[in-house]
Amino acid sequence: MYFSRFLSLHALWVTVSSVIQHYPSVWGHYDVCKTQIYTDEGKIWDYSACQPEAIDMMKYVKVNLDPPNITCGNPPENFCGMGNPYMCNECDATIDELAHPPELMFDAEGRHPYTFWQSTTWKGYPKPLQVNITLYWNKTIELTDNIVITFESGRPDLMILEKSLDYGRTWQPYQYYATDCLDAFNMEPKSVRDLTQQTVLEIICTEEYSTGYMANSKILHFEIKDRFALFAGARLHNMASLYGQLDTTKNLRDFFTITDLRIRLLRPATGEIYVDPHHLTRYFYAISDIRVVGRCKCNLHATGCREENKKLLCECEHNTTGPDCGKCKKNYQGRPWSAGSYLPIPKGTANICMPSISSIGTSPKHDRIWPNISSLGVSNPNQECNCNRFGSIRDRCNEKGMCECKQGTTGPKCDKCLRGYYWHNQGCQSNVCDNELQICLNGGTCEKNVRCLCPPTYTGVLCEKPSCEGNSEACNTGQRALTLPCLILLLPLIAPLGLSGFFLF
Ligand SMILES: *[C@@H]1O[C@H](CO)[C@@H](O)[C@H](O)[C@H]1NC(C)=O
Ligand SMILES: *[C@@H]1O[C@H](CO)[C@@H](O)[C@H](O)[C@H]1NC(C)=O
Ligand SMILES: *[C@@H]1O[C@H](CO)[C@@H](O)[C@H](O)[C@H]1NC(C)=O
Ligand SMILES: *[C@@H]1O[C@H](CO)[C@@H](O)[C@H](O)[C@H]1NC(C)=O
Ligand SMILES: *[C@@H]1O[C@H](CO)[C@@H](O)[C@H](O)[C@H]1NC(C)=O
Ligand SMILES: [Ca+2]
Repeated sequence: MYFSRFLSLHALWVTVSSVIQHYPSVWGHYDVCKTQIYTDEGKIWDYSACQPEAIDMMKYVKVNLDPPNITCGNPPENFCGMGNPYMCNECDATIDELAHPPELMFDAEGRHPYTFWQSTTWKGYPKPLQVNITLYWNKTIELTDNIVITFESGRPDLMILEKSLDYGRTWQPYQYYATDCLDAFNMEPKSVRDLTQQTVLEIICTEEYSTGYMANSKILHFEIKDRFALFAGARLHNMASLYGQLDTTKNLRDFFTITDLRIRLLRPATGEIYVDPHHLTRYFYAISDIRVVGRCKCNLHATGCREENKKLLCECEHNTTGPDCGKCKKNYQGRPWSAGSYLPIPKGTANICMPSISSIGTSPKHDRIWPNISSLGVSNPNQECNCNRFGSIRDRCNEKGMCECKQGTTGPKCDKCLRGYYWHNQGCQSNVCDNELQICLNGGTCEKNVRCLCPPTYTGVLCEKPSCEGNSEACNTGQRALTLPCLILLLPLIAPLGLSGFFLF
């Protein structure tokens, strides 16, 4: 066991050191999709997993308010300060200086910081004053930093942040906000600091941001970074660990992925237990800023994401296509499409699309996982039928003029491998691992279908076993439980990664 762990670490280290030689500048950033390298065979392309940088997503957002006529100023009305009900102002949609349209939630850069959207006041009390603010991009986005909402009128007494992953067709809650979680949502109040790696996907109700007018802060967070920190460490110094988790845990990846956000404002700040029905002009919503930072989800097949006809699109590489690079280009469907992988660190695996059988000859080399068509070079035709010498049972065709293939082999000439097999020297052998059926677990990466490169804390053919057997204490503390030999081996690996990870966000 120690021996095999050493082997996989050693392999990892060899990979990493060879990468350092070629790519001193791309450490763990995933900011390059391909590089030209020199080998014995001459200049060739080497492909890596790549992703766009994180940007201010509010530049590309579209917003929808429900009910549509909820913005103040039509007709004009007065609103008053909560602390001092006699300090009043006017909202008038027809006068620029007195209007509070939704755009003022997104005008952050270079404009007055306190421009804000404002709702009508709570004239209809006790009928609830509720607003849905839907933010949508028509593009899948991966959040990389906290969502931050700034309220100018005191933070709402009740609010739900929701997300959609399917362009607004279905919605899931992201977080509940209330002055009293038990009373409002029948949920125990929690803070993001109560979450662990095991409970990171839990949807919580927090009372931290709903103390309304009485608290000094106007800001409400949805904490992305605190959740990242559960995997990457308090200062996000070990992004490699986070990326490893994201790679292998779809639920975790999906948790941070959105197409839409919805802010459901359910009850404005009241600042006290009872609403004063004589001063309803004190109760309304006002938001001066919303911050959403993230990157276009391009399945690790693009570094560019551009706006075209008011729509964000990944600039797909690796012969992928689609808004999220979610499929292979025409004539590049030689193997099933697959997202790129963050592993092995620091360059990941590109999982490029391969030319379809008919267009072979331009097959790019040096992607780490070989497709079943890689067998074609080995083809050793006989005179009559060109049956592959290694892949077919006999040299010659049978009576029907067909080659008869060995187990795991397919194609008219028996020179291709069935799903789950790879070509090795003299025919098709069963995959030890792949990206479809025999997936390496716990952040492991499949190397050339013959073995999983496991992260240091896991071992086994598919990295299915924690590598801390016989040391249950070490098992319990998870990632921190590296044994001394592991640490020594890993130190040169993790340290520089930590630095680059730190600059990533
Ligand atoms: C908004 O429109 C609805 C009907 O469309 C109406 O019932 C409601 O009174 C309007 N609200 C305001 C503040 O104008
Ligand atoms: C907001 O959205 C929720 C969920 O779809 C819906 O039930 C509610 O009626 C909406 N509220 C408003 C004020 O539009
Ligand atoms: C969203 O994007 C798709 C293409 O990905 C496009 O066909 C559709 O019209 C867009 N919808 C909106 C509302 O912009
Ligand atoms: C994609 O296909 C083009 C030809 O259409 C080729 O020049 C290019 O190298 C291919 N890229 C990858 C990543 O395979
Ligand atoms: C092998 O190639 C064929 C087409 O050439 C394709 O249909 C099949 O899915 C491929 N299998 C694997 C495991 O990539
Ligand atoms: Ca503003």
